[in-house]
Amino acid sequence: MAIQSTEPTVERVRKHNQGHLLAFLDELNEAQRGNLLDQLDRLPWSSLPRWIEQHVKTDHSPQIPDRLNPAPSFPPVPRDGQMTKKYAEACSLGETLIAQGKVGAFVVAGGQGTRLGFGGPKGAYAISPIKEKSLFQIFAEQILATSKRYGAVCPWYIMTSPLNHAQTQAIFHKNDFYGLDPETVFMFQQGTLPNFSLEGKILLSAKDRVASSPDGHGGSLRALFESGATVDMSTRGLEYLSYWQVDNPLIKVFDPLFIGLHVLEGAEMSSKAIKKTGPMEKVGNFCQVDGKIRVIEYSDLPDPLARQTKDDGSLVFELGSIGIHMVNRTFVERLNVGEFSLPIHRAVKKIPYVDPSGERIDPQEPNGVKLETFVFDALPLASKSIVLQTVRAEEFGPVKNATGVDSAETSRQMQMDRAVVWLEAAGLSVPRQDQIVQCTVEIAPSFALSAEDVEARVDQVPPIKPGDRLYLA
Ligand code: UD2
Repeated sequence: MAIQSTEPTVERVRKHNQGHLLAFLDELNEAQRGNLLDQLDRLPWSSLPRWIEQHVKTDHSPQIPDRLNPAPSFPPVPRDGQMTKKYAEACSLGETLIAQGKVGAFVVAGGQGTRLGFGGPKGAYAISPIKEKSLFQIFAEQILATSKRYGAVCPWYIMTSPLNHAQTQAIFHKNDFYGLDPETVFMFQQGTLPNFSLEGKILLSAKDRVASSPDGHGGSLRALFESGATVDMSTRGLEYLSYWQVDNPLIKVFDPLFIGLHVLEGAEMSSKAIKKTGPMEKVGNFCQVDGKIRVIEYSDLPDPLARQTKDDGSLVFELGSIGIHMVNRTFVERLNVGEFSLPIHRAVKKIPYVDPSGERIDPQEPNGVKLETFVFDALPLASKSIVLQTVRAEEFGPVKNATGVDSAETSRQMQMDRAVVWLEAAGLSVPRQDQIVQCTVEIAPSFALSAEDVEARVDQVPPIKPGDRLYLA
């Protein structure tokens, strides 16, 4: 987000009515002063006046279009013979593309994870039910298993942020990249945006530091380009990225069906969706506007629309976004050729700051605005975009909160439930009493990436007794 200008920094800061940022300049030593001026130099000055007027001082929430329809989608299982043929073709194409090394993994892991109350990068959070593997380890093992299966290099792109980049790097080094070749792991940082007071003043987090926060996962589309990740992809002959969010251990990192359908349909950016549990579930809503797929965040969809039902009682806007996409490298490159910007979203938050007397304040109430962009706002910029429905129990068990909904407890339970479903689908007997499963199961990616894999290895699963803790690897 750096802008080029010869205008002296101090003058530019004053001209934009942000002179308070210079209040402590005289107290700083040379290094600190240089550091602050450098940060100020990099602020997106040309966009600031508009952002402050439209998103900081007032709330210009994204306009909800008048002609809003539910998005068309591919069902999780084919509906008829023709579709069965298409899905088979897609799976086979997806597998070929993986084997040819044309698909990379891409996780966005730059968020702050404040709701979970976990100190480090969220990817380091221990989440598997028996071995307590971290999210990063679960993903790495899937990538390793996929590489082995297809005899292919499956590079992994990881987006961090200035908040957790060094820590994330240290974690990967400490864990020997979880068995992956470090040459195939490309870690890069997303950009940041300044934080504002409700009156539109940029906040200082220290006398020599502008308060800022990651620019949202929408920032990934710029960061992929600016970090050189797209060049790395191009050098490797890699064309597609399988995108997911760091908080979801149930992700199928490489899904041949999704990859294949996306490519068969000639899409530039596609999404997976699930049926929402209810009208107010906190996931974005898949909509169609003027022929384009869009996601409208749960907080932006008006209640009456969210609650609208069809004749059979099901929701009109029933498909929720789970932060899983296919993105073409050429799409990212194309976006970055000109001036490209995604809509700005605002969040009013408690933001620690330095007051005019130089005292650091930790506010008890929301006092400022953070701005960010969302990756799904790029969907309407794609020439074509498809939505593939998936089954929640198979692919979405995020860990977001310390307790309750979407917590470590529910996520672990979902991992166990899925393992049991896979075992039982393969005809194995899992001990139950009054339907309740009486054992703990964890299936490592090295053992199975899907129910079909378990079926192929049933003879390697020992008899399961009540109370067993069964780890299959
Ligand atoms: C997101 C979606 C929601 C639904 C849900 C499913 C948004 C705005 N909402 O809600 O529609 O799909 O996920 O789980 O996305 N991240 C970064 N950098 C940032 C901000 C976030 O890398 O600057 C990453 C973060 O590390 C995480 C992911 O993006 O992997 C989602 O971020 P979140 O936890 O803020 O999104 P959430 O749960 O509010």
